[in-house]
Amino acid sequence: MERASPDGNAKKWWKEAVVYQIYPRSFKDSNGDGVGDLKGITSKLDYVKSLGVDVVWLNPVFTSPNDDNGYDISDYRGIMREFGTMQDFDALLQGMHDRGLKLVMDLVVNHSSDEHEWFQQSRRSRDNPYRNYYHWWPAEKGKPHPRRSFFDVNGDAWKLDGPTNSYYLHYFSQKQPDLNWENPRLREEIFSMMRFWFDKGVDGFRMDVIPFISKDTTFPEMPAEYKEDWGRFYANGPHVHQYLREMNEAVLSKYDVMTVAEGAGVTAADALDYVDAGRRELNMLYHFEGVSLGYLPDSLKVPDPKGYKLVEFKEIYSKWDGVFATRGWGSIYLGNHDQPRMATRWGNDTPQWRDLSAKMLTTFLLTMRATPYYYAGDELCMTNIKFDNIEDYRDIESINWYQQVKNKGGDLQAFLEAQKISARDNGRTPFQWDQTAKAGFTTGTPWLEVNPNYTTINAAAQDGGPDSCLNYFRKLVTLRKANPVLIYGEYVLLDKENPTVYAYTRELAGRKMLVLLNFKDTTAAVNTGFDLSKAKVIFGNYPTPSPAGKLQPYEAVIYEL
Ligand code: ISL
Ligand code: CA
Repeated sequence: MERASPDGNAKKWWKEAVVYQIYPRSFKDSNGDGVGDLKGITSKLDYVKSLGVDVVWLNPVFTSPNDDNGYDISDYRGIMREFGTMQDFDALLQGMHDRGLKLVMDLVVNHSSDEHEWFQQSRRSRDNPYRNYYHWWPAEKGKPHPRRSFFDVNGDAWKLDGPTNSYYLHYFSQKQPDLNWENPRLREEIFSMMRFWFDKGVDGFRMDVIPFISKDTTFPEMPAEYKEDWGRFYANGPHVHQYLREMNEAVLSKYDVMTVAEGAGVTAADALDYVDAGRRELNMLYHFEGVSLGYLPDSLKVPDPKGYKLVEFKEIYSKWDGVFATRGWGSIYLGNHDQPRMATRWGNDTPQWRDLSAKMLTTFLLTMRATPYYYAGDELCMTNIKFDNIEDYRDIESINWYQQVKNKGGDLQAFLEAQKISARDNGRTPFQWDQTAKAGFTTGTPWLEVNPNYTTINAAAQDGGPDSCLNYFRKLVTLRKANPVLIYGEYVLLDKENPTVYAYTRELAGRKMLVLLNFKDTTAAVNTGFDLSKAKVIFGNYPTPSPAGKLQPYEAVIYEL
């Protein structure tokens, strides 16, 4: 396939941006119903602006019965009732643009809700005009070859539907039937819907599981090589790149917008096929290799009791830097609405080390050669809530997996222990604004419990504190944006076998910075080969950095060489 000349150094606004992700349900409730909403976000735009970020990625706000918190859309051109109205949306967009902030929305088009009008029509009869908007398999042909579902209690992605005696495909829940992208009419519907939002002034899309859109509609048996890795099989549909090119030509190329694929199932070997500029598909993609590290294989995200190995962590992020070194562009994240809190998962959430370790992780995210996607609440060093009971969870993933373990007679207690580290709801608890009741998130009963540590971890308490997590993030955003070397500079990993310290340089046009990150709760030595006694410290998470080459627990320090 054709590859363009190197474009990795071409300057683009979205390469220089810091993206801040807002989960609308959990950010700010304006009307006391316990659910965050658009007016709530609008009321906090000065706070968002104060962070110094450029772009907000908003999780889905479209009409939805909320089987999967908005990732099941029943009207792509409407606003979810709980979140407000289209007027509220327009006001939010205007408020953002007035402040120089850009808005990226979530495009969820691998599947819709089963309550979408298209599906309602489609399931009615085999000759309905919308029949081919979805994937159907007539039951008289027997059950099709197995496909795995991420959320289904039985792990089965085929569901028999009574009215037409046919199975439909759902990679996610039964209420999320997969759309049939092989149908050109469906593609045109999606492209026209995208134009609708771009014409309103929206600045881009984050594309939910977009690598999964194309399917071989003969539904052959899944080849054995994919048995443990069906996400990768799903990402290898026959026409995914053709459809993304069509989308680019028909829509994306007509607007100055950014796109980022949720790169589920995409490997380092395939990534450039999505984001090499010459291929005219998408701008960025985010991979799962980093955030999957440290879970036991083939498990429901059960953490390895031995923890994760920093050497492997470094290998993964260095490899992915290399993928985009001369073509395309990378993205980087440690937290989002599908992940636990980064302080708990990748740092150390005990009171002694919480802030230091989370600041260290923030330093990592903001000094790599990739656009940082930073999850709301991480700037406060928020942590996992670690629910004890399944009743506390709201997430379909946790609830259905629990049922799955139960049906198999598995160890429910062990499952719940693992969920304390890995469950998605850990990252979805309400944003901690201040120390008033319910953290100032709502005057009512929050849809998901507020983390009780809000009395000490909250934005109001941190706003004025020079050493707070919040101000650490603000300063680091400013530093990145003021220093192109931190954005475009070449990345070189140092001391790669060091099990405790992550060390690398960034270099551009005669400027060179050295980043040292101690990932452990012990002091550590690092061998960079540089004489640090003469180097200038420009940033760090301790008031006084350790003497050259020695690092305090969870220390982060940036030198100019
Ligand atoms: O495919 C995976 C890993 O290879 C999964 O982790 C998968 O990518 C992930 O669950 C997809 O997430 C996205 O789509 C889901 C939704 O629940 C998530 O919130 C969303 O981010 C279904 O729309
Ligand atoms: Ca509300």
